[in-house]
Amino acid sequence: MIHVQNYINGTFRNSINNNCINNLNPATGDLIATIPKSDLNDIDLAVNAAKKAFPLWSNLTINERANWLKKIANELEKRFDEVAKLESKDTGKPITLAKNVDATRSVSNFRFFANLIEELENPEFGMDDAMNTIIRKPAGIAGLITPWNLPLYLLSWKVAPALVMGNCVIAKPSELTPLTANLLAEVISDIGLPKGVFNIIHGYGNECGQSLVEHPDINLISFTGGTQTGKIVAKTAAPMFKKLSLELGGKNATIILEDADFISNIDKIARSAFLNQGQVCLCGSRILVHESIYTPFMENFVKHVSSMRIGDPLDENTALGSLISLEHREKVESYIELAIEEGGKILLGGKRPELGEKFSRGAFLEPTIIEGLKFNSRTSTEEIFGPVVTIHRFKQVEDAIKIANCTKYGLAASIWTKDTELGESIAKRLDTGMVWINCWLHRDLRVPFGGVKSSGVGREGGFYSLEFFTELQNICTFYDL
Ligand code: TXE
Repeated sequence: MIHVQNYINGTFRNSINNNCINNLNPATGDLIATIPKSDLNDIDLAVNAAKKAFPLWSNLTINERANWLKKIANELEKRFDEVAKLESKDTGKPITLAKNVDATRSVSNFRFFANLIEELENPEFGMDDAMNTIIRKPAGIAGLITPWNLPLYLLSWKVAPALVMGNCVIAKPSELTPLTANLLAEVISDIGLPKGVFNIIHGYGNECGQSLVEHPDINLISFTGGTQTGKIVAKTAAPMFKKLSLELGGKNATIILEDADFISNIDKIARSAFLNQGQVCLCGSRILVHESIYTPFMENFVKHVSSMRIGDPLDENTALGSLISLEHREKVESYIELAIEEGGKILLGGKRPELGEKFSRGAFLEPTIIEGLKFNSRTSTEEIFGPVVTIHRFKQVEDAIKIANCTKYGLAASIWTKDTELGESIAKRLDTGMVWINCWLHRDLRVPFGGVKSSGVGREGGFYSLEFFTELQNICTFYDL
């Protein structure tokens, strides 16, 4: 049992009110930690610490700050196994996923941004009689709010560029998954990062998170989470003119064209639907299949998904673990019921698996494949964020594009075809921020990440992150006196 504390001004401490929130392992229902139930008073403390630290931190050279990031990466790497284990216990995700994705990426995020600054250029625009020099200033105190599906992966994705550009940080991890954020605070404490530069406040979103967004001295908010919460964050931050980045939900289409090599890619297509039990904003939760290959595709797909092993998240052979909570499972199950009401047919799954006494209180759900739904039904267009995919037939490419765009979300899509030229021309007509062709979640950290419509505002990744975490200032010097 871990007693997690806030990390403020280089010190671990309880919330001022001393209240706590229980943190459960969603696979077993066991109590694994308590976290502070922080409020505005704790945010105030952290803001004051960050404000004090800001002059010193922002005045370091960018290389000096990059060296701090490298130290964080090295120290995190030493605790790789611990990160993976904590992440698996806290989220219910399979340990192999926690190792290959969460623990690996958290380290590489810090290294990537530390190295990227080598390529930063300071643009200058000369005029006949003057020179414009553009400089990058840190935005100030950055509020970073992160969700439960990829806890340290997404936190490090924000912390690294924020710090390297000279901001001080107040992070608010999801109350459901606090453990690896706490480990990051330990790492940062161990390497002796100047106090106040990095702070973590734990607590509920509507109390602690809301106070962070509302705080007048927080200059920038980077938020990843649900679209509904994103609306509240935007409503609060916009009138205060805070810099804002919102990475929200998705209802991504996987488009299988007539000529797709779906047999050799079936594992990748299944992975795109069910990675992390479908709890990744990029998951392809609607599969659009050309009618000429519908039957063989479905035979292969159903066979492959039914062979995915569901069970103990800490077992290396497990492909699917538990959902994040019993409440979230109920939400996902309500969509399965809705699908039946809407005329859908459950081809696979839809039930809670029998996994024995140890996991009887866990939030497990079988991977679920549904066909026969209208492409514009609620089940087919709303974000479920669980191990549920809907399958839709199409005849013409035009129909596939129409179905893919028929949702309020616009995050990502994947297209599977041997004709990559056709794939690219379809990609350009999809209303999404990202499209993968013959792959999925193939990430180059330099490229812009983010969505359109209700999937968010702004882009992070590579230089786009560095830009987001800075204010550009143009200095125009007139020569001709
Ligand atoms: O997210 P929330 P939840 C989607 C998915 C899921 C739904 C809800 O559909 O079912 O969102 O998940 C903090 N001011 N995604 O409830 O509530 C909160 O404490 C400031 C997609 O976990 O949006 C947490 O730290 N902060 C997503 C963070 O916001 C607030 C991944 C996200 O929580 C707040 C996760 C407030 N008023 C869920 N209220 C993705 N895009 O990857 C809450 N928070």
